[in-house]
Amino acid sequence: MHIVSFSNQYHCAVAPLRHCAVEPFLLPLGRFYFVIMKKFKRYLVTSALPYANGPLHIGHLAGVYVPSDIYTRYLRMKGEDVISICGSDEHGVPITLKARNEGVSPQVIVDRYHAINKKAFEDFGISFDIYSRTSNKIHYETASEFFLKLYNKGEFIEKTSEQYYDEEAGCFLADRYIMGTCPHCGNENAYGDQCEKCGTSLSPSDLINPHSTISGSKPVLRETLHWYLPLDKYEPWLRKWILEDHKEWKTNVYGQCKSWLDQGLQPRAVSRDLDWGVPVPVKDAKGKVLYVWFDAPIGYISATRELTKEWEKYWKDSETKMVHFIGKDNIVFHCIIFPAMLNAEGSFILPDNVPANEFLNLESDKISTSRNWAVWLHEYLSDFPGKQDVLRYSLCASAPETKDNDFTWKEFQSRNNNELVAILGNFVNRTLVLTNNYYEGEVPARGITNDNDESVLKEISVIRTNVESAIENFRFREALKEAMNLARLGNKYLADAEPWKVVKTDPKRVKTIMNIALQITANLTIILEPFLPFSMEKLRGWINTGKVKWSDAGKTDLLGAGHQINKPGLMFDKIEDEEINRQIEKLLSTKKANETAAAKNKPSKDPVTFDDFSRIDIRTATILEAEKVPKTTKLLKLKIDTGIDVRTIVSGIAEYYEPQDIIGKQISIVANLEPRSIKGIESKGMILMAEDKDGKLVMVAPADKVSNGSMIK
Ligand code: B3M
Ligand code: ZN
Repeated sequence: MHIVSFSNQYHCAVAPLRHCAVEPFLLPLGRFYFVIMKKFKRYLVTSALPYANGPLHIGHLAGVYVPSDIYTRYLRMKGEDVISICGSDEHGVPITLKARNEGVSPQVIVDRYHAINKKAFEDFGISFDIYSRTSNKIHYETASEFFLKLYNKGEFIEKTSEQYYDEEAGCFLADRYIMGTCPHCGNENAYGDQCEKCGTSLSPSDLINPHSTISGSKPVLRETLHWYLPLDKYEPWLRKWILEDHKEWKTNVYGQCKSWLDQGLQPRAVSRDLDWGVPVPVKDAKGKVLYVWFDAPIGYISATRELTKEWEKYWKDSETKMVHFIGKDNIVFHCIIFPAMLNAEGSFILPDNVPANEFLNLESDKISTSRNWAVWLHEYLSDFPGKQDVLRYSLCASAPETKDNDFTWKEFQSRNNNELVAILGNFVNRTLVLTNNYYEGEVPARGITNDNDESVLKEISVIRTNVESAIENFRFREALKEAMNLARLGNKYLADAEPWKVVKTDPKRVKTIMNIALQITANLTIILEPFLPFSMEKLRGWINTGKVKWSDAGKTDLLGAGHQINKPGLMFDKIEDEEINRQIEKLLSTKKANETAAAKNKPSKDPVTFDDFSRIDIRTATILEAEKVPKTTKLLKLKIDTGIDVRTIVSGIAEYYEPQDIIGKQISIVANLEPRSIKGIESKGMILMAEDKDGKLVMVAPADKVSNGSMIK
């Protein structure tokens, strides 16, 4: 959609029919419609509040936080009144479970991950105006007030239902606190809400042999009272608001909403029996807290209140455009439940758009915290210090905007080497080095321009418009590609104009070429700023300019003749194969460890009689000498004191033990195995080994020292 501003009040956009937003304002124009879009006075940008129960990974950045940061930085540069809100989601069962597993209080967990995640966002330049948390006092107040307002208006249904209760621990059990056998795949460790083995979603009553993970006891059903938001009541309103008034939403978001609405909405409980969360602020609600998905989105409001006294102008004025950045698993909460809550409350605005992304996979496999299948932000930073922009760039360039997408280390390397280094870095470096060489860093005046010069200068503002319209339509991959086209343009311009050759014959012409290359460079600091803030800050330092405004993009006199630039450094450097291979190996060993952990032990062998067993003579013995069997990789020749005799045994353990390390070790052997000739050596007996899941062999030894030749029975 290309947007042309023609007054302060409205934007005009040319859009294919599918994107048409507000019917009364549609003006047909051939195949396209003119959409008159309202120009908002201010922006409220929210990004999903990550749970404070673990660190952040690339999936978080790619799906939510890089796009929201690009959007906010762009709006700030345009001089818009915009605030960007985020914080930790500190309630919910995963947090209490983690606390229980570690034997600490939930507060310890959320304090830890709130600090880690806040720092990770800062490290990657995600420029929130506030990173708050839902365990704050102001959030408790805001969430309680919100609940009470709905309660007093009679918006809730009170209903008693039967839920599982742990009699030993004396508490109701959230679904995650109940485990049992999955009726579909037989997994004995399925949760009350889902079997992680076969992926089926369950309810606790589906489980075979359910037990409480708190006490281990069998839970019983007990009556409990809860408050429900009657979503069905809002269904007609939601249908109109989303399906008719917001046809411009991304197809993945629109489609998910439509399918929820088509299935029909049910009343949804907004309270839980738990001891961690915002207490339900009414009488007789002891032990009950607000459901995490009721309080978390209210966290956006609390954080705004914490940020500014003027919070109401962001939340209660229809001239504010609210945009929620989220991942696809949060769509129903942000597009259906939270809007229904806001509607019921009555005084707040609704989101104008919810540009949710799909999921990012890693090397063709779903990112998973429990399987450690992720690139963690803190680990990335210690492996690639100073390369935040490289990750921002590659995650944006392959963001899962319309469908799930895959992150691969090879692609990451190629984005860095073939795009950032070869296109952007190369252009900037050549321009700045030549300016320093030819003119001691003084920007030369532009002389007479030819047709190519003029068309290149014109192209700058076309690129700006393309980037703008892509960003405003939440197409960040396209926006980045367009922005990089400016560097491509610069590269091509230099390659065609060849100032390094022309300088020998026509130095006057070279001044014009370099002036134009420098204007492109200055434009890059504007157009790429939302995407690559760290690198553009460096570049501004090298060209000696200050803060940039979006409206300056497209200007061709940003660096006046005589302006002094500085000596450049390197903006990006090549990432070598070894660095990438190290990352791939790290993932391979994670995969191997997961497979080993998941591998089942072999079933037991057929029974044998006691007589059969007692015919085998198992004894303790001590290794006296050990050496490698020449020309083999697996075999060790051992001299053994069996307490009966001293004999030779050849054993296939050379991959696991060094000869010098095992001399003097006490072991167990089968003493009466028929002698065998192995590589020409007579081996009398066999050493007992335990084979681990990954195939590794470990010697079986008596727990305490005993005399050699002791019988094992
Ligand atoms: N913490 C879920 C998530 O991180 C949740 C988002 C809350 S946004 C109000 O996926
Ligand atoms: Zn299952």
